[in-house]
Amino acid sequence: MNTPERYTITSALPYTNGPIHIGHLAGVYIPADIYARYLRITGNDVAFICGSDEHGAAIPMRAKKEGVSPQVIIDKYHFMIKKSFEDFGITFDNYSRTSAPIHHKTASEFFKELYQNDKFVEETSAQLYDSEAEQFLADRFVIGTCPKCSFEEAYGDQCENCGTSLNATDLINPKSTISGAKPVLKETKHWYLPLDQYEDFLKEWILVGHKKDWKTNVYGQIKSWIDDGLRPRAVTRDLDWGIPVPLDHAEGKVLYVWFDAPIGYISSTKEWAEREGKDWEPYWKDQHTKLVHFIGKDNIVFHCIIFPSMLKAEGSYILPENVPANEFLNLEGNKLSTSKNWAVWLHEYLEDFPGQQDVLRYVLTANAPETKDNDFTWKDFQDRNNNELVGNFGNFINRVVVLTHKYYQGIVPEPAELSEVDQKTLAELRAYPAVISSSIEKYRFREASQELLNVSRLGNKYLADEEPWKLIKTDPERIQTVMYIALQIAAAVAVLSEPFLPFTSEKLKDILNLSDRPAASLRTDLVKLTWNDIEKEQALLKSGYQIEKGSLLFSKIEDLDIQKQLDKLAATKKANEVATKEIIPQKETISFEDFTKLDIRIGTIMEAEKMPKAKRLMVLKVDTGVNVRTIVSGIAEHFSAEEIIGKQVTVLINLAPRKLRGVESEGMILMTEDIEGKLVFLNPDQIEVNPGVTVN
Ligand code: B3M
Ligand code: ZN
Repeated sequence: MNTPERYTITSALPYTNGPIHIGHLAGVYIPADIYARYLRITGNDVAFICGSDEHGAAIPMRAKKEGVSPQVIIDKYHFMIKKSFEDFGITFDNYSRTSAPIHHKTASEFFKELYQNDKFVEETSAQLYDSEAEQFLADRFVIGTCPKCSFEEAYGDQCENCGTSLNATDLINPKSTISGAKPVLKETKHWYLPLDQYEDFLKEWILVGHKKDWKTNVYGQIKSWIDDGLRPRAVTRDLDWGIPVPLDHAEGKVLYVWFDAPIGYISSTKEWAEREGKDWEPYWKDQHTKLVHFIGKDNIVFHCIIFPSMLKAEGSYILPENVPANEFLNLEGNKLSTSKNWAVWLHEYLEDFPGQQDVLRYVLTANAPETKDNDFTWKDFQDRNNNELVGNFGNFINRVVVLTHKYYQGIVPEPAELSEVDQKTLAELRAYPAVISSSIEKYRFREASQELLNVSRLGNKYLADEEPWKLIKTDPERIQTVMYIALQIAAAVAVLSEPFLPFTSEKLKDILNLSDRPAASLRTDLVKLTWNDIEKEQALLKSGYQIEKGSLLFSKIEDLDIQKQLDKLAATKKANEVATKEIIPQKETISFEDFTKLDIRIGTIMEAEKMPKAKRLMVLKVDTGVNVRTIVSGIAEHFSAEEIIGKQVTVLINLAPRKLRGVESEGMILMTEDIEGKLVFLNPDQIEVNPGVTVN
């Protein structure tokens, strides 16, 4: 496409079935935000669009789990997610929600338009039905074995393991996720989008047209689906949560969530345009608009096959120019999971690292899962912060600011003649905007972020080589030039860092007295710098310009902070293990009389000795109040004799005596296991009582 006149940038609408975590940020929202910010500061017309996805099976399922209505769930998470995005500086031009009336209207009209133009196939067929829950099963309401890769927990619309898009009836051994029941087949009518009829169009548009410019992971997935052959896809569901099918004879039916959700991009654009007094249509219908969808890899089929076929069927819309989908981010070696709480939640991160949004933004960009799945580790987070942000970026800026104040009271000095090194350094600096632009425009955000760090690296090297702190006494004129050049680099860093580290960029602009930051809006005497100035301008900060003092941009992250995060994850792991442990079924009911036959007392352990040649057994002398008696107990692997002498424990004293390894045991100590499987006495609070007191 020739130079676009405007950009429509969308990022996947998050489901409001939970808060968002680092995986969402790394996969979708940070790259999209870097792209949108970059386009804006290079002077483009941009609509950066998002919103909450509030339909689909995930919502009622979460509502059931929390024991509230779906409306309560979508409200709770919509506002929580929206706030997280704002907190992390994601600059959507509009953040809407699919429960908004404008979306219901837009999606219904879209459906009707296709219906009226005979774009759907209407078909009654046998579908999976849960007779216990009295509900049809599709999408996340049913799991089973994937016919393609044999993954046993594939959903009714997609296998998350191999990415294949499925119909619920394709699953082998399907099982209802509502009741666990084996589904039966029951007839129901639905409307299908005949994707098979769009195969030629998709081949021509993607397989031929975008072979070169789409990411290989995206292209490869699409090619394999198209090669497998596409089948008609139902765009309606038998559910009571969603947008009602806007036809007379369709009670109890709603639009399939993946039919309505992508239309959410359009509704959100309309909402934005209405508020801003703009026309939404060019952003979706003008051939000179560049439409880009940022998504995670599990959404590729919906954005590259289904939604484009819907747009094509409608006929008046443009198609995406690119869909730069990312792979997945893992956390400390395991898949991120909302249900298993295996995540770094954004709201919790901010509690632990207040004001450090840019650190996370940076680490997630530098380590983004652009071409393969990647792992987030807290150690890497700490290293990148301490070495790259503090050690490189922050260190350079701090040196420049401190020295400028020390030598020149914060005023940019007058340079003398530039040496060859100076010329070379400035030439290198001027090349960076193009280098970073080129990476961003190719959706290589990792690479772009490393090039940004190379700018401050250039500055650090220049200062280390020119050593102003050594020459200031002997050759002050030379140092004026050196500091002048270093200040030009600092100004470039302030501008070039904005897409990646917006909060830091703002702070730095404050220090350097650049105009485009909130604190400066009332002053007219300040310099305004843009991306393109760096390539052209000799002097970004002219001699005589006053800069401020400011504080450190980054601070070191200590081992203790990291350990706290690792401990948190370890606790989650433990809790998950406990939750998945099999619960022993309840024993047969007994009568009250049966119960009163048990004589349970509190006793004190007077003596303890390991039984020779028996790993598990310990011989105890216990004062039961009734008498002091011998009890053999299987606790030797868990306690030493010394640590239990004097302990008060719960004892069943009227158990018939029995011999263990030749020693007669006259009772039983009652115990349980803690979370880690270690035995604990059934007097956990260790309350002191008189021996012999009864337990009932
Ligand atoms: N709600 C996000 C997901 O699959 C899904 C994206 C919709 S984009 C139109 O996690
Ligand atoms: Zn599969």
